[in-house]
Amino acid sequence: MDNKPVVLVTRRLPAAVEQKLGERFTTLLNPDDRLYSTAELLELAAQADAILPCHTEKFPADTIAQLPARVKAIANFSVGVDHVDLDAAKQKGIIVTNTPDVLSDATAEIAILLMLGAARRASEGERLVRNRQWKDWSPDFMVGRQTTGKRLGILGMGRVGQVVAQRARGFDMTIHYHNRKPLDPVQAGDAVYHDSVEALLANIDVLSIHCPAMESTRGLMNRERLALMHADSILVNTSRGGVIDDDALVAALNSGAIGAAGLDVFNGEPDGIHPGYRKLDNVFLLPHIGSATYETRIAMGYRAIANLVAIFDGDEPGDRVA
Ligand code: 8YV
Repeated sequence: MDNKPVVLVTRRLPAAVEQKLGERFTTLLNPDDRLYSTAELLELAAQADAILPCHTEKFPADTIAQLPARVKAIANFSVGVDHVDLDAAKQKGIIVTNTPDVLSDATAEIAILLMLGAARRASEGERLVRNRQWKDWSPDFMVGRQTTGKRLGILGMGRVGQVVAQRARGFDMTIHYHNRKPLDPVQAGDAVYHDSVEALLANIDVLSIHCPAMESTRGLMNRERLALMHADSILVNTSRGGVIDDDALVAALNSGAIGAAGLDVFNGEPDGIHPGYRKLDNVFLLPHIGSATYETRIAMGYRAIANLVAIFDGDEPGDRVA
């Protein structure tokens, strides 16, 4: 038995990533890609010096408390870290890292896809063709909303939000944003800062959500805030389902208070998503694939490995969040 640190990899990762990880660490892999229960995770963690999980494995405080003392790090294969109780990890002295930057382009692509899909009724159209229900053409057939030249509001102007803004400029959209603080002028360019979510919502045609899921953003898009958007507006979410109050959004889409939505992330995903979404025609739904490109998944893996290498070399990892 060699004395390489042992890394528990909770899901099957791209082969190149698993191979690279294996060069430096002893790996406990999951070749069948089975979703582990918490009990299984804890049992496997007994043999591990670090865990490399996805957002599908949850680490609330009571799970972290039960992790064996030998687990030094949780090096996530994700930028979002809402599945890990960071305070509990910090208290136990477990280092937590994520994989920012490398998924910004892929996620921005999905945000633009959702915007266009929702605006141009892509789900409805695709279903018509696929189900042989496309019978005719007329000037008012499948007419949707145009996004060119409209106002895009970005809630959370971080790495992904900034790439979305850049792509949307290609559609001549004007960029508005809300962030805890304004970007510096060079980063902001022509983007207009609003100092509250409410001010942003009152001044846009499309909203794209990019803020992290945390206590302060839970249910952020509630009935009152959705009411600030106009009847032709479009809501896009590629961050986390938790920022949406689903009852409120389903009601707004049903009543026509807002025009359409494009969603890649959901409360209760995959099985327990709000049933209202499945019944609505004016939503374009994707199954949490923001970062799902070959290039990005490999880059995320390499980023997680770089964090682990730094940790086990005794250096500060580049992407430490706790
Ligand atoms: C990841 C994501 O693919 O990185 C994130 O936060 O939401 C996704 O794009 C997923 O979380 C993998 O763990």
